[in-house]
Amino acid sequence: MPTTEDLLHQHAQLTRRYFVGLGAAAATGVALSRAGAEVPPELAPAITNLEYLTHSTKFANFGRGNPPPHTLSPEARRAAGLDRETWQLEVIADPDTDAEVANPLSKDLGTALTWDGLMALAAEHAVCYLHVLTCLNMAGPCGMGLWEGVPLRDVVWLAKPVKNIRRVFYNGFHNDDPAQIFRSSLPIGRVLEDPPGQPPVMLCYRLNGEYLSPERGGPVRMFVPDAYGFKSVKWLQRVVLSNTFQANDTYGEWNNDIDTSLKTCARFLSHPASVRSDQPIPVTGLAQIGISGLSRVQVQVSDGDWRDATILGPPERWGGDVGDRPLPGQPLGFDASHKPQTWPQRFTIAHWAVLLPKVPAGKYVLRCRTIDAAGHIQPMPRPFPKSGRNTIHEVELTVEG
Ligand SMILES: Nc1nc2c(c(=O)[nH]1)N[C@H]1C(S)=C(S)[C@@H](COP(=O)(O)O)O[C@H]1N2
Ligand SMILES: [Mo]
Repeated sequence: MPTTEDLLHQHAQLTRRYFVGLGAAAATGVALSRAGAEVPPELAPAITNLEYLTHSTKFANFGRGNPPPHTLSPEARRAAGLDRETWQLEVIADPDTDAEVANPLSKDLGTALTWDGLMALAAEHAVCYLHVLTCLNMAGPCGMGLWEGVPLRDVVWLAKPVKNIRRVFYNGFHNDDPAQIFRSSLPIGRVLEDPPGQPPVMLCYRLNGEYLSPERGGPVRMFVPDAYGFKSVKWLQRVVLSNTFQANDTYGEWNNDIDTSLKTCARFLSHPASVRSDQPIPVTGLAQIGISGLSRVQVQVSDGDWRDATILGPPERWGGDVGDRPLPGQPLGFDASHKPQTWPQRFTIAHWAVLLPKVPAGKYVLRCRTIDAAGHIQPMPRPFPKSGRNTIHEVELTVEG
């Protein structure tokens, strides 16, 4: 009979591509106070293993290119402008439109933004925030991080935009081959202003307190809050201010809804494959808090009633590259003593746990779902996977007599 620990381990191996931070060093000493609510002791082992932040090396990795830029040798990276000493960012007017910029940051003019220039801006304007990174086409997150950067608008202001600018296009290093460009875009308004409670679009250079690795898009990637991963272009080198109002995202050309926001949804993390009929059933998972917020997580055993799970409070140990330390910097949404002002926070993940009552011997299906802040069941009956995966996660359970 496997223990919950064994099951967690197996589960982590089976699902490591999809899930955040499981299977890393078993955290010790994470108390049940983590829950901020009554949690049955049977759930302790499962909860103890829930790491909150994903180690930078454990993210699911996406980055197109032949070769993918993160596989270049250090010398080739240097030559490509992909290390901190050689990195330059251009911010220019779109030459194909009548957009006007008074102070273009351009390589030709010798005015492109350098790493030192970015760090000078960072000294005054740096922000950091927790945000989950999820690929629109995947069922679970690539990873959960604390991202730090300079708001893109501060760099746009440096370029002194004058007129006829409606959209911002941007792309990264692409082996100097136009066929390999991965680009994305935003309306200028979203770059210049943030809706209340939303962090800024930023030029991101740190993840979980460390400089961004080549895999994660370093030295600098775009980071776009509330969006799926495709907006957060890696190996960023060029920002074009355009009077074109249409998007030109590479992901749009691949049949994706490029205006979609992150969805609220739930996934299982640990659940036994089999239990005895005299045992309750310990189950944990994660919820992704998307644009519509999160009020509840619910679990169903076959066609039974949906039962509320406990949404766990902020972790005492953040895990990932942060380990046992407090979160570095002053994350948005946290107070001066490093405590989150609200929990769970939008565009992050929360862990949840439930001890389901025992059921008679038989074969069952476990399902989980979320209820958003407006009280709507998520997923809605919305057959549009290309607006972001948001399905009911189902797993099998055998109950032995
Ligand atoms: N330059 C570049 N940036 C990119 C991509 C890419 O192929 N090239 N893929 C995007 C997509 S589709 C996703 S989901 C995220 C994944 O980020 P990660 O590899 O850090 O997990 O990167 C985005 N940024
Ligand atoms: Mo993606």
